[in-house]
Amino acid sequence: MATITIMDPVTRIEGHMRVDVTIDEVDGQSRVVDARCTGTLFRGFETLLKGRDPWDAPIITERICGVCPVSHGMASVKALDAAAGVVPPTDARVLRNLVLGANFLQSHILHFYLLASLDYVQGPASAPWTPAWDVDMRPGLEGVGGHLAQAIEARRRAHEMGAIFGGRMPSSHTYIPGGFTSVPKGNLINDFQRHLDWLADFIRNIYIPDVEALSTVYSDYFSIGQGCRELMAYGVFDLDDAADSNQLLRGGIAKVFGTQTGVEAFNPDSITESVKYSWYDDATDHLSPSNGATDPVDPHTKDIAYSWLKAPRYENRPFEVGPLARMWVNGDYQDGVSVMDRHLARAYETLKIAEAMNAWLYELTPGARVYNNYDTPTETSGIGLTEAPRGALGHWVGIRGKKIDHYQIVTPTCWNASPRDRDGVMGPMEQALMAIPVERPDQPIEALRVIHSFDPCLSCAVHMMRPDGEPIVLWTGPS
Ligand code: NFE
Ligand code: MG
Repeated sequence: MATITIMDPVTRIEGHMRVDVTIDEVDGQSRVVDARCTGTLFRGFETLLKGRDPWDAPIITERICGVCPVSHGMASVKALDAAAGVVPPTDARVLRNLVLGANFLQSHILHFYLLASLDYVQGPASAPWTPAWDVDMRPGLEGVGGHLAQAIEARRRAHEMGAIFGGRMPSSHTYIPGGFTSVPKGNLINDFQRHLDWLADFIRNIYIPDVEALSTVYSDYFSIGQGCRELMAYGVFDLDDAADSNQLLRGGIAKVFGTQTGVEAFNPDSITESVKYSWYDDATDHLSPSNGATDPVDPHTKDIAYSWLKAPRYENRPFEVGPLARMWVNGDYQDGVSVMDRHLARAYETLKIAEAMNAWLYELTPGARVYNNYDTPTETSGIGLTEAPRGALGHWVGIRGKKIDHYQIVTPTCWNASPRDRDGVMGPMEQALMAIPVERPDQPIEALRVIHSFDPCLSCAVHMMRPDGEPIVLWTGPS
């Protein structure tokens, strides 16, 4: 008989997510036969930005999430730069990249050691690691557990490094339309270099070997958790000042079916969001973010829906985003699309970014100009496409009367953890959960390993709004 296991909340992620898996016997083996991912909080950022000065957008959108605020700052200033046709000076571009790079390093290290590795390695025998599920934890990875304290040190250093040019983390206030607010100085460049050297050593000699060791001990996870097999990156880390700059991690889409691994160009006009299975007004189904809407409905009035996440689609299909997508699209990692491939690609990407950051430090000129005059346009629109640690991130802004008239945000976790779309097609994480074997339906560690491999962040994907200091209670739980 089928059982439904509800994980609510899923722990060791950012934010609030619920995952329901239906488990049944298939050919004598317990397997997942249905999966639903639910974002359990409403996010109203798009709504609260309306009517504000466009300069507020980077400051406010950085509050979406404490893990990837810098990416929201970057997406926001890129949208505003594009709207006005302003190109920031070279040193501003490089500083934006360096602070964002620092954020990627801290996020990937955090994810592996503090969020994901505890699915595979027994944590310390004290709270908050206990009580824990009594599940298959294989020997041979004591070293990974032993690096927890160093990983926390690495994360602290990455934050300190970003703060040198970005200001106190999280939420950097140095990203402004037209440029950046801090200036390169020799002593700051040296401080940055010192942290970066330490981190590059950690990534090379501890993080990557630990992920490789994990992938050897749990090699069965190279054949578990393939999602929709279609990967997408918008691209990040501009390498020159041209509007269509070359990038360290270029954008593109990859369709990975059997031996077919072609990479194609990506066109933002092909993005739409479905709300058929989300708690939003059906009249706003299948809109492009350039004219999209955030119109929540009372969940009791829409039985078919089960998430506050919309379902972003590219050419009407779900796409997986994240480090694996970026590394695949750029030809840096094309081995597979499983749980372990996600972990390995994330670790290798961390080193690729750290090495590039080292070279960018030499492109800075102490005292150089970091701002080109930005006059807020009267009426226009712009798209800011970038990457957050968890994948492709886009901000779409419309300006009228020098105020924000329209704002839409599509986050990586919206792509990965999306619910079904108007065609009934499951999101990438839902697809990755299908058919996986589960030993114990009451403790489905296998499902958790699949979920964590995407590094979901529901804080980014959905968010609570309290306009008068009082919560709006739209839903008090399943009735
Ligand atoms: Ni809150 Fe975020 C990243 C963004 S994920 S961590 O990375 O945008 O949806
Ligand atoms: Mg959105």
